[in-house]
Amino acid sequence: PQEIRREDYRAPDWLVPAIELDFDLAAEKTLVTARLSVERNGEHDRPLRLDGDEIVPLAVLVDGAEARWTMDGATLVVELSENAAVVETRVALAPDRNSKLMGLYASGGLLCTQCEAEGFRRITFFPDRPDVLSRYRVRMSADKARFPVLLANGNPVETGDGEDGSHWAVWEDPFPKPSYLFALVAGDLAVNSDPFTTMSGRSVELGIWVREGDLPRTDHAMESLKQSMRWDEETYGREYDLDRFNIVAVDDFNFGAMENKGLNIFNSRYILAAPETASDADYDAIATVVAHEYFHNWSGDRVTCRDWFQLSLKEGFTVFRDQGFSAAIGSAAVERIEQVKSLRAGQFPEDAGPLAHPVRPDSYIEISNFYTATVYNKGAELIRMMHTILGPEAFRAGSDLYFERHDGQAVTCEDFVRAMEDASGADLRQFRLWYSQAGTPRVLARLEQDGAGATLHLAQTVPATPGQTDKKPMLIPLRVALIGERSGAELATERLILLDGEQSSVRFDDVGEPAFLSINRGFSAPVIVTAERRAGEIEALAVSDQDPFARFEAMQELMSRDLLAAIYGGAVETGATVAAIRSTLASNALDPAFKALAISLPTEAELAEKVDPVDPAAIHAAREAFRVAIGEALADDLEAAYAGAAADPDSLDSLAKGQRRLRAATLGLIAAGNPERGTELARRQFAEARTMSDRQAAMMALGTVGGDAWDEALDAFYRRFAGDPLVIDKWFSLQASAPRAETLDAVEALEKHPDFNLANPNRVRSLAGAYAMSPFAFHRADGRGYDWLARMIVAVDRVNPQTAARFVAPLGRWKRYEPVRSEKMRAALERIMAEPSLSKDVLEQVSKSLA
Ligand code: B3K
Ligand code: ZN
Repeated sequence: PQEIRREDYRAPDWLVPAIELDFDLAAEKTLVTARLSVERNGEHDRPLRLDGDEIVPLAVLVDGAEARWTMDGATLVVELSENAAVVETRVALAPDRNSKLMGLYASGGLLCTQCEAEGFRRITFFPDRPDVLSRYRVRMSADKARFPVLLANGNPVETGDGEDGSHWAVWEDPFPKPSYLFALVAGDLAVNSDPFTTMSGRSVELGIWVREGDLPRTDHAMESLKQSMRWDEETYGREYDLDRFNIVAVDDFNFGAMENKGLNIFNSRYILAAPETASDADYDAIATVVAHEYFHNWSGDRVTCRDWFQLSLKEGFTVFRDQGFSAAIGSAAVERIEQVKSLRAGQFPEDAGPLAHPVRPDSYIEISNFYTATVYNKGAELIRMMHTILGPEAFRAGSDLYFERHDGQAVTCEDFVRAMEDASGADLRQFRLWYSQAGTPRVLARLEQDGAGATLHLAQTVPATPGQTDKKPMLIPLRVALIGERSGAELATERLILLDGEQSSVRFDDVGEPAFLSINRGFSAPVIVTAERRAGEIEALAVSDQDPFARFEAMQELMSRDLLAAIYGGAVETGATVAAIRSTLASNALDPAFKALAISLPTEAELAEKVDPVDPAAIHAAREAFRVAIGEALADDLEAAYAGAAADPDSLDSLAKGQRRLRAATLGLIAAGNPERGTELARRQFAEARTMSDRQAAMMALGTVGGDAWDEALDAFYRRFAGDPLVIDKWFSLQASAPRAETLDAVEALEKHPDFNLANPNRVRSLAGAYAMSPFAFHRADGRGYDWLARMIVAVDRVNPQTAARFVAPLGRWKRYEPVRSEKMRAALERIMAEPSLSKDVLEQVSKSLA
């Protein structure tokens, strides 16, 4: 397969200012007629090249007459003598046989589309690249009984009834858009609709379309949508621009959701929620994803990407925007901790492995493989650093300038940074390295004190990554404070230090007493900081740092220090952790959600990033011994905290959610220290649970211990929720992620369960994704976990390559593991590689992992 390179970008030869599409829709056979008004772009005599994928032209006409055309592979090549023409093509599709879920496909009786990144070429022949913007007029006709609702982008302009029970509708989108934002939906849907009045007083009709029976589960998504629309007006001055905004929920979807102009299509798991079936985390995720897709209306749709290398232009920025929204509607401190946890769980390992790539990649084979934690989450951190460096007012001036300057255009990450510079006067030349250099920078910090003050010595290195051996020093914004050893107070005000060289020393004069170092507060830069610590320093910060993130971080640093010693064979020394947890639980100043996060041990995956080589069994054993010791030492404190965190089951406010979370965290430790007591409490919690969060937390505690109580809970859970796909997904993933040796047996049985379905991405992820993310159960010394995953990847690849390719990464880091596992992981990758006719999605990930 061919590699596409960023430096090869060329403006399109032909533009398509307008397109008319005509769909004669049916699940077995859909006819698509497309009329493209094309215009030659610049002086050249090259033919019109239209991308296609698994489609064949039934007819090609130029200005109404038979055209001269050929096929170059999948590309339709049309010779045009004039500078403008109307090119008409016709193709036939079989949506019900489209298991890749790209293009037009069938899901649970619906017909729907997914075009980003390159799915539109599976619907019709088109220059399928984001810098070709067109006005769309879409006519759909279908059997009225089977598909009573017909939706597309923009506004409905005409409808009517045809013969033999068919009907039709025409939709028009006044905003020119790239093909990846095209969408249509046809089906038997019910709508939850609500009006919204925008900041300038226009009325917008909001609609959330689902199966009739799911309507009662759409209120939270609707509320979140309205909140996000208001927030974007207030925070970014962005107003919605069409008369309608529709969201459709579908059961078969390759990822979370899609921001098609005026017609978002969602994985139903990010729309449907009821307290019985959705956990608090699900509720939060729904709010975030609804907001994210809505925010794309400006950061993505009105201003879009010039080419796919610029993906982070819309994704990094939009994640930053949804993070701001979540912080505003919930607790900012808890939000920030969670963002960093997910960056560390997903992006740091990626940046340190064979699939590392810059936020703005230089090349790809399959673009679907680049919807990564690096492009999304590290990309958001880049925007956040600019926000930190510029300050909120200048940042807002920069975003205003960006939207104003580039409205209706397809632009680059460079254009974004330039708008920030132009609006603020800041010099971001060195900062741009964050877009081009992969790898997580490391910062070493050492505070040196003298009679008069203190000097902070900083040094940075950026590790080598595939294709990038020599790195330049980055511009790293570090929020730093010094905390008095005696007073516990912040000595002088927090400073923003911009580390720009390999080494640098910063002087603090106003220090009157011995001080502790609080660095990278709020996680101001996505780097790994190693600070030289004095005796007692980290223990003190863990219970006193005023910056909530830094306080959480100090807890993690403290626990990691002692856990790592145990992993490397030292004694299990939990004294410092026990004291810090005790004081955290006893605090009246901290909210329960923060407490829950602060007392949670670093995960096995996080610890794996800190050791070399990785021995998952040793990590698990040390961490379990640690949990047992903590659970025993703190039995009374944990019981008290557990009992004290009884939440109002009918409330979804942050206090109640935090209390449920604290109950989950304490229950886990109670069960570690005393499995009998933990089982008793978990059993009771399960039986009495009125929310999915309580039920799920009880199941996790039982899953760790195992035994009859676990089996009984699984049975009860299944019987109660059979037939509810989103909840049965949880049932699968609870079993697949249980941190026990027997988990693989459960996984193998689940693969044969009648509810397992290789064609449904949610179900596949809830089994294969959950299992591969469970370090101890997956990384078996006998390698059977790897064999299972390799087989699953090959099987899924035949059905849905995009989803299959997502599971390669857990095998890809084989070089980091101890020799026995390492060799078995590599062998599993080799076996995948040996399969004939792999998709280019899987091929790219596996070959890069073996390189
Ligand atoms: N833009 C889509 C992601 C499309 C993924 C294509 N492989 C959803 C989002 O980021 O909002
Ligand atoms: Zn997005």
